[in-house]
Amino acid sequence: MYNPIMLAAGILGTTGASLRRASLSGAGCVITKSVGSAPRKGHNGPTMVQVKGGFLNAMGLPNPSFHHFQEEIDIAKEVNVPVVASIFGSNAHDFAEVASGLEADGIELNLSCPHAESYGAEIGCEPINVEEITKAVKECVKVPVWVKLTPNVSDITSLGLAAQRGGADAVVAINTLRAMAIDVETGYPILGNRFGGLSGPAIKPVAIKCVYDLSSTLNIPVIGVGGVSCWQDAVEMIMAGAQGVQVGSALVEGYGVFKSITDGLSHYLDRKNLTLSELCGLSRRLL
Ligand code: RRO
Repeated sequence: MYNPIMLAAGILGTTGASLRRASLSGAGCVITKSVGSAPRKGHNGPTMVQVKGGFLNAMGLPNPSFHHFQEEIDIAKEVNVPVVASIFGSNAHDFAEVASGLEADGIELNLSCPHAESYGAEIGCEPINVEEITKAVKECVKVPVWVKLTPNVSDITSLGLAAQRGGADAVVAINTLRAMAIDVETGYPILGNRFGGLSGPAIKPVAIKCVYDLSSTLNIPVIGVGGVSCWQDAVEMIMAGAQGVQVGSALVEGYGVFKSITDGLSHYLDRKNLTLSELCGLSRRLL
């Protein structure tokens, strides 16, 4: 069986060493922290806070730019596990420039960061932008192109269909949910950016519904991400229609999460006498 469990973008993906460690710990694919065309220091701190059910972050796309990132990808590629570069930009030209400047096994378009002016969801909530950007990147790279979508819209399938029209090889759902926390003693918002994105177990049911809707509508694969922290969550995501499952916030428990999820998933498939493809989308086929 191929290993469908992946390291999600933004989690330990800033260095080749940490990407490599995720691969050696049992990830079937690793996605980098998003990189753009120019260095960014990110938002002021605090950039991350734990809340009930998960984490809020507003990192603000900190990255050294793609000009200084290829060597990290090359270190990660020394292990025989695919390395996908997550990239961002503010228009199709930016995305195409970054995508063609990197040599990775795949490209994930970040059209969904919930808290960066002119980037991410600010452009990725319009289907026309998603289609144009996907098309521009497809025209300049030979590797698979995935499009990571925002759940902060009324209908995520319209974004998925736009990615499909643009030629995407897969969509990835979901990025974090727009969210905020306030310190009750002072009344100040806790994050330096005031608001950010919610990740972790609290968002899993939202991700399951998005994956279910997307996989019922699109002809291209859907990769599920959002609140997966154990093998049962991965099984649920696959039953909703995901062909791959990314793990992010659960890395707070350490790199061992990859092996515990992949072992649990394969024992489950043996016990149920199912293949991964039989499990994929099972909940829909039972209707
Ligand atoms: O860097 C971030 O603050 C960030 C990104 Br790029 C993203 O895609 N999602 C998120 O929750 N944070």
